[in-house]
Amino acid sequence: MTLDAALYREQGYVLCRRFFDPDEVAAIHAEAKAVFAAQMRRHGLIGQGEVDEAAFTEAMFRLFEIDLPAFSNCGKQAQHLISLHRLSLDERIVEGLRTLGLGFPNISTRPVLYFNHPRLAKKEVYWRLALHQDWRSMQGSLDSTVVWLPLVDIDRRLGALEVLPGSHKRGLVEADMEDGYGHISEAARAGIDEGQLISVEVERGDALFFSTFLLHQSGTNVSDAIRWSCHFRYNDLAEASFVERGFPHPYVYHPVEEALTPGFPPPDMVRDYFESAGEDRPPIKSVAAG
Ligand SMILES: O=C(O)CCC(=O)C(=O)O
Repeated sequence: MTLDAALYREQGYVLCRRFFDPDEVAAIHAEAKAVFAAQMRRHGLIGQGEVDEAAFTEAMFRLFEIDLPAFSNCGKQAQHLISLHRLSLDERIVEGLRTLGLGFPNISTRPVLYFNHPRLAKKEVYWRLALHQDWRSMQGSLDSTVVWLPLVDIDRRLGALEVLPGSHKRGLVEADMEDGYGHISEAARAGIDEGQLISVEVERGDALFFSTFLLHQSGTNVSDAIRWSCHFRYNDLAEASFVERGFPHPYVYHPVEEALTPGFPPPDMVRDYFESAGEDRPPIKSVAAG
């Protein structure tokens, strides 16, 4: 699939229908669900067998209510799926980035996987992002690019992403950093015609490439379903201003120092684990993508 680089430069984004086989993307969705399913089973929220999408979604809401720490750790584990990271490195994406002009594409930050619904968030920012530009937090190359992939079909009711065509050419718009991203300031908003925002309805397998200067925001999920998506961010190590600025990298990643499960593991448990030769270890069950 060849990306339309001229259209990308003009409108700041390009949508590629069926960029991936939907089944490839469904596999990531299924694995993300399997992470949550393991904790749902621990709490008896679902059984061992197949779970339909509606029952799974209901169990997501219940898990969020009864065990927020485990729910949020599932969310963190889902960010580290090998399948997710592998897709972010896929040659088709790298080739697409080169087509858009990135001479030396490089990862900006780890992939992210979203599972958005108002019932799965304590704060609005955890399920819906207001108008912003990703460059504000990334501070990478001028041609840095986001690849945004739906893990399910996403229409307007499910909160399709909204983009402002051509807004990348405004450059960096005034914003205040909060919760890790830059909220466009009231003053700057006055100069933006939000009536020009376009809802990008997508199907699983589609890929939206957009400039990190493009103004965009989450749509509003008014459905009962979860909006599953994943987002990859790339810089260009060959872009002159990035080289000149010494390749700034604003992300911090470090372990916490306190024990997260105090007293664990007791020594006998470790010995027994290694001496049991794996007989008692059930395989992780996967869950079909919705
Ligand atoms: O998927 C969304 O709704 C917004 C994602 C986004 O804008 C971001 O991660 O910067």
